[in-house]
Amino acid sequence: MAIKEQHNLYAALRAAFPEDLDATAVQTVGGATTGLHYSWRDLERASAMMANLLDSLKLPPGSRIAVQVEKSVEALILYLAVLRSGHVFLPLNTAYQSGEIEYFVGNAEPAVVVCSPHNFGWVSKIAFKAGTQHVFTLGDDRTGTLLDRAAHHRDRHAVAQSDADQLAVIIYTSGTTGRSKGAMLTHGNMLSNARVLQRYWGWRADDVLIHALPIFHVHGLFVAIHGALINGSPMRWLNKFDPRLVIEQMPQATVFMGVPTLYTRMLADPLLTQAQASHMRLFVSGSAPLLIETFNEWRERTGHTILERYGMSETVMLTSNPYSADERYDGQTERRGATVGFPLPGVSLRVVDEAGRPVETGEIGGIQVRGLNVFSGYWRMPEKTAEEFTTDGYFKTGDVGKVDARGYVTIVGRSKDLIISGGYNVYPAEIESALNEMPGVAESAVVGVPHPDFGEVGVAVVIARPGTEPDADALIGALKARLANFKIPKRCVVVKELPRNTMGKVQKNLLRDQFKGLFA
Ligand code: MCA
Ligand code: AMP
Repeated sequence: MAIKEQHNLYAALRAAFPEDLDATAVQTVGGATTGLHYSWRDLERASAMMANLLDSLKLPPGSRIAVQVEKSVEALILYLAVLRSGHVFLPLNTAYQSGEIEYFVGNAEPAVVVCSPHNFGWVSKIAFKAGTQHVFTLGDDRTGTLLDRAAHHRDRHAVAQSDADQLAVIIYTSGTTGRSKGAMLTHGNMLSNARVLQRYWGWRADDVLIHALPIFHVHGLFVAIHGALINGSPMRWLNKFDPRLVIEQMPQATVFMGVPTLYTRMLADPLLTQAQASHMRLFVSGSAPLLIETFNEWRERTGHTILERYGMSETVMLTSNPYSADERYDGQTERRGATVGFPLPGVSLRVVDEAGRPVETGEIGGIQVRGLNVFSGYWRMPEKTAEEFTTDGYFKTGDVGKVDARGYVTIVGRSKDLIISGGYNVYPAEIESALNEMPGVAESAVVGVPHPDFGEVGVAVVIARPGTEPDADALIGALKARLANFKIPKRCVVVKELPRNTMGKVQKNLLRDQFKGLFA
């Protein structure tokens, strides 16, 4: 019988662990559990125990394991356990409120839900109602029923056999219309991307990553964690971003990854100097546009040029500025601010006009991509999936950009109505529909405006129903009870009318222009 090739992502990460399994893999920094060392052996054994617990539940193959917990090393171990068990990891932002969780759980029908101990009451109610059989808790202080139960299981576990196209993770992304869609990523999508980035960013044997991003989205969970693990590199692990703590780690580390807000917050700390950053090798930015001012200021203050890259939940990483000479592009080495660099090896990227025809070099159009990294579709949404792909297999990103004669990709805007705030995506349609259901609101429009800390934030512009005078602060308060905190507009303004074009459509560009100075 032919031996099947193993494509399980955990198996590949495990194969990269260093020979000395007692060396530190993760060292915690800050918070209640600061100063803990987890060895590579700890990661292997603890994930084996959790995987054995999952196996003991006799779940059907491909079961979804939905996880809404505070960041912790144990949460990372849970992720590894789900990978090695062959089930599907479904991470959820800790900011999501009950209405949002109800939707995700109802849509994904997870067999297992893991939540923070303090949320067990309401989360378990939602989960059991949706048919979930098992709800565990996991705190960020090494407590919870998941660890209690896993403690009774063996610390050896045979990694499940997985094909490259087997589903590994579902990441929910909101949409311009309707509810969130679950992007289905396979073991092959993520492993191919991790290997490409390992080479492209020149990961070295002595690298140490400072991990300070949340682990429920692509940037912190995949780009950062896979990056370190596929290279057998240890991590300095912060459960919560703190600019001072990150800067303090720099003399013992080499790589940092962040969204632009993390860079601007560190620039505000006088401890950030060239000497403090001299041991570092690489600073990566992504998830939102990095302002050229931040790029320049970082270079002046630290002597390092931030490497900006571009990706999506549906595609993992797509483009990157070069780390070293890129032979595909005349050996260019320049990391150009305000660009996202070149398509990564293995990624085909094209810019097309509205009819789907490729545009001339330097011209602006819609960005489409193809490659092993591109997802297999939206969970239980075949029509939506078909809409987002071209007949020749390119995925329509919804980003608008151009490619210059040297090959650098620049993102100039988005055709999707999306606000990116501190690296989190906020879809105005979702906020508008929540506002429109509130008493006194006839109509609303939410637009993104520049913000010095978050890059961009939402502003809600509301028209009152005749005879009513809705209170802007009360509307914000009501939204807070319904939606994740980062989605809440930072300001709400009640106006008499919204600007419209001849077709009656709200002209959001005029609103953006009107309110662009609100936080300047
Ligand atoms: C927190 N607040 C925010 C945001 N974060 N408001 C707008 N946008 C945000 N991103 C608000 C809260 O609502 C709260 O307001 C107040 O700030 C304090 O909340 P707290 O949680 O304490 O904030 P923080 O700890 O200072 O968080 C800021 C942060 C965080 C560290 C910048 O947002 C963050 O970790 N962002 C990274 C997101 C990320 O990992 N994105 C990658 C997505 P109030 O007090 O009024 O309630 S992956 C991706 O995009 C693609 C694939 C890619 O290319 O990587
Ligand atoms: P998400 O839905 O969280 O996967 O966010 C993906 C979106 O983030 C992309 O479609 C882009 O609009 C945006 N994005 C990611 N990286 C960058 C970047 N370096 N510059 C500009 N936008 C980015």
